[in-house]
Amino acid sequence: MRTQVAIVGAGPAGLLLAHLLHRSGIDSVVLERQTREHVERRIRAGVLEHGTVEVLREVGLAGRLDRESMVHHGLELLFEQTAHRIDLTALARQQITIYGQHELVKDLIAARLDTGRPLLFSAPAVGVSDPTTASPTVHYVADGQEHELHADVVAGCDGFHGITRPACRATTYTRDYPYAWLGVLAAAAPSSPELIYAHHPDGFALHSMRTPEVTRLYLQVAPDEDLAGWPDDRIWTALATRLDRADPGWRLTTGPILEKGVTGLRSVVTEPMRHGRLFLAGDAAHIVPATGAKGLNLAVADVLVLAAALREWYATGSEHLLDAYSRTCLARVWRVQQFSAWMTAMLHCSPDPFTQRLQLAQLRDLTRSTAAATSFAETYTGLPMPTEWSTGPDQS
Ligand code: RFL
Ligand code: PHB
Repeated sequence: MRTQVAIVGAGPAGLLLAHLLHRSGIDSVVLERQTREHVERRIRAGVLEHGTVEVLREVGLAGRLDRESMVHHGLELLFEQTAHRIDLTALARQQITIYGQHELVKDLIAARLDTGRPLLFSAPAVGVSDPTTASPTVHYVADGQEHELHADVVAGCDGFHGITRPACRATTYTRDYPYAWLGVLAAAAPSSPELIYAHHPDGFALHSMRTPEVTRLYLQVAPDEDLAGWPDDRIWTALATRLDRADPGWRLTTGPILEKGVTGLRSVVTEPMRHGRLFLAGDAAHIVPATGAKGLNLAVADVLVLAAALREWYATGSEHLLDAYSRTCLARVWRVQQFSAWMTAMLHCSPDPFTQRLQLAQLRDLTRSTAAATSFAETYTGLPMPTEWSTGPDQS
């Protein structure tokens, strides 16, 4: 099989890239290791930046999102049993949108299938050969047989555990954090209309949501935490303690827990995000601790840059934007790493009393200083997407 762009991975990065390329008249084949059911059910991100939603609208992918998502104009920082609202819209003139990543993935899959272009499920890539030649090849398995996909370019969008990052032979910078998140999805109405980031002596807690009937909650736990030690009633007790506040009207809504899991917090950056004609995008190139809610949004930013660069290359033969791809993306990636590491350090419980006092001083500053709150709100709702990232004309 031959195509222009071989895309490894049908997560948000790979599927959005396929959509953007199709709109520019560039052909691609998407290979996905898992089944369609699996990727459509994988519970992950929930917060979309302002710019992410604008891009999805601009490229015709926001129909259901606009009907079913929830727009949030603020969030709460809870510490010392007192909630402080950060008015994102007033401070940054933009907001966030709550829409489950799996819902977005469903929309992206439907859009891809509509084009009739190939999206192969249960087709794991097992290797990339000749990435520094004009015809790199992806080796993949389908129906128990190995196949070759020849392309002009390979886009490695296969997430953190994929095979394309090792093929890139780049330098990897890593930071591990001494805690993890226990995440639960519960059939319970959100206890509050907005997200709550809670700093508590027992550990960080986060109240988020997916729909008016489904809450998404997280608790700071040890990195090697055993889920078996967390029956549902222990989870609800810990959440009630950590989210409690000096407000007699406050009550944590509870309900059946539909799903639970432990996710480590980690920062990883691969430099450069390119090896010859192999380009990495999204979690394949970098991961951020989930505290800043940035991973999916960074993946979107990467593929906008990559799609624009490929469009220019196919239209004019110029490699100018392709050569700038890694540098352009990494500037945003490191800024977002810094923001996510900062939020993580500010909110997670530390055994060191000095650190605890520094955290509270930082939280008080955020709630008292308009300058500090504005900087936070601008970054949280999303850094601007430079104009050269424009998605370009629709030629599909
Ligand atoms: P994905 O989503 O991991 O998709 C990669 C795809 O590649 C497939 N794959 C392969 N396919 C073919 N051959 C192979 N050899 C393959 N190996 C892997 C995989 O099956 C998969 O389908 O990466 P992508 O597209 O880069 O998207 C990144 C996002 O998924 C990720 O950054 C976010 O989920 C991170 N994240 C959050 N991001 C946000 O922007 N806002 C949030 O609120 C937010 N919350 C979160 C999060 C991630 C979390 N976890 C579970 C890590 C909350 C959590 C708990
Ligand atoms: C989520 O809803 O899953 C979520 C929200 C905010 C975060 C991380 C995850 O910072």
